Amino acid sequence: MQLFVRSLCETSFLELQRRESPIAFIGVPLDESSSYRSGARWGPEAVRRASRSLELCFDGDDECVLERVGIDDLGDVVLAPGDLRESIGRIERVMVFAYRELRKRFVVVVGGEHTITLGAVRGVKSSIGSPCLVVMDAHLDLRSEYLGSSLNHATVMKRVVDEGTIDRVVWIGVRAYSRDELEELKRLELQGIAYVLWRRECLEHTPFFVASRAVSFLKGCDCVYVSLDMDVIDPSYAPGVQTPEPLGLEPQWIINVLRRIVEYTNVVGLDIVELSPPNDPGEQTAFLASRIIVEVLKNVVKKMEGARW
Ligand SMILES: [Mn+2]
Repeated sequence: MQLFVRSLCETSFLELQRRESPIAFIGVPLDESSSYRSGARWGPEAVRRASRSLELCFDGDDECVLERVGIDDLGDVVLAPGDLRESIGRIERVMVFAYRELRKRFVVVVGGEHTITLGAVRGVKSSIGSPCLVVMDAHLDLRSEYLGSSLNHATVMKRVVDEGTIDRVVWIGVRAYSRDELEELKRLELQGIAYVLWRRECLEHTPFFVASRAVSFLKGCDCVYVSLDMDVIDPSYAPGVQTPEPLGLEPQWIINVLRRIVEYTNVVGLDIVELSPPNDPGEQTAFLASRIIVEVLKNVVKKMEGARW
């Protein structure tokens, strides 16, 4: 089997390259179906570049765990130009390689447009079992088709749900959707496979409360995969996204929710998608994405090592 992954010649995420690390980092520069402004193909490169300037010890931590554990940056998935289905298949194969062959316990995937989540969750299902999905996104991405196309960033969650790859899905921070998407969501909620914590509820409650609602819904899931679309965050913090949506959430709020989801569920992977570096003045969105990854990974390592919280 040909493995479509290109290893890096320049820099790795955080420059902490350790082949034996239980954590893998994979770039997926997919940028085929953007409907407004593109640029997601530069996401992995921008996040790696920003990560070189980040300190690993942060805000009173007395142990900088990532320094010890390291990260195995596998490089970027080699995509098939103009062939979205083939590209998604390659993402799945690289995920299976990371979990099964390399025995990684946690995989970070940096996009790329949101469509990559379809390949990533297929990879989790093939390697570990049907995941439950936590999606943090301004949008539902639940359209049956968008502009006459059935597979793109605006339909990806509909495809994920329809093909039965996942067990359940919870959305956090959604604020912009079409009437059709809302109807589809209601149908999924009636079936008990979907649950939404709207932006409004996120603003009214603490991250701990929102995370505990999500965790209750995820009870009994074998494993959990988190998909973080950077546009869930307010554009004042994260302007460099493909489809900005005003009135979003604060980054620290998102990090606090993620921390508790890692603490209370079996999270095996995280993707960060829809970053658009050409629209990212001062690289602030790339730096924020890198910091979010570091904060999540610190909690993942603490959990792996059975630390007290
Ligand atoms: Mn979105």
